[in-house]
Amino acid sequence: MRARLAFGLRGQHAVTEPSPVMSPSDGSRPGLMLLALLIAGVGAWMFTQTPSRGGTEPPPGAAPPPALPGFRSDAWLLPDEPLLGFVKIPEGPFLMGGTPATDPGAFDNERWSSTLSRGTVTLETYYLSRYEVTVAQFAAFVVDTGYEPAAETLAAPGDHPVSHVSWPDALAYADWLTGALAAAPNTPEPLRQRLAAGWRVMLPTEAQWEKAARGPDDRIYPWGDTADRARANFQGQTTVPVGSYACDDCPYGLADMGGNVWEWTRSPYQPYPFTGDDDVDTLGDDALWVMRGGSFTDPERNLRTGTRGGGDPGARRPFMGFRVVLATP
Ligand SMILES: [Ca+2]
Repeated sequence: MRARLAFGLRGQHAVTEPSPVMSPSDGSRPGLMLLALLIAGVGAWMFTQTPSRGGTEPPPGAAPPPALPGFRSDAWLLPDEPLLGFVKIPEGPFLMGGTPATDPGAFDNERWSSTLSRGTVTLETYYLSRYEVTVAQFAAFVVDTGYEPAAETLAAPGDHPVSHVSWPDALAYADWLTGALAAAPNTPEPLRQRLAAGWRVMLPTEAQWEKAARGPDDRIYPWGDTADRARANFQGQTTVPVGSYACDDCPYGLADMGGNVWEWTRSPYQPYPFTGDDDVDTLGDDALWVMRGGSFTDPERNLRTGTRGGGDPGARRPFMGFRVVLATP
């Protein structure tokens, strides 16, 4: 299976993607091929390349992850906060998408429709994780289940965002965390109540992601309307510990919504208008899946709250990770 990635900004990843993720197993293809393809008329570019290894080797970490300051060893290394890092995003509408008329950095695939530059989306209350899922948290899942990640998945320090995770890897973590939180005696009561009511830990939809990043005051970047190297990890060389950049004034106090790693969503990559009807959490077809927020390798434009990237579900890359949502399915 070939892995494809699509980004709003042409060509950036073709030159910045580190070489270690090139597949050593398929000598019939060059490590990276650039293809110019239109995706459903939105004008994005796609890249094809062979995937990294597919999880056939034993997990590299058999021992429980070590304790980390600020994270709970008795709760799968989740943040030491009253709700274990789940942050409430209140119900209500927000304006999604855009065009250069509303945001000079907007890409073609952010336009809402032929007649509308933006669309109003109303969401029920949900809880989004304050931080990207960390290496230590993913290691806790691997230890608990015997899940086999890629060789590189747990290589970074425990407080960095987990990367080299495919879309199914992310879904497996979320499903596991749903059951783990529901079963554990020390799960905070507000989380327990919602899990008992059928809520689940999932990947966010791209609408849930964008509302949380834009905030009530419709920001172009999570911290405001201009790029700021002091506020996010981008145009750099590697991931950094989650929450390294001060963003207390970012919407809802979420960290790293811009930069560090791109974040998988459960929305298929397709033209707007957005509809939650197409969001799934099973691998049923050959769709690309939306990822958001840009990464440590990206230019500032890709860190915008409206930027939409697309990834093949099998793609594992050093700049791709995820965060999770607690919401009604
Ligand atoms: Ca991020």
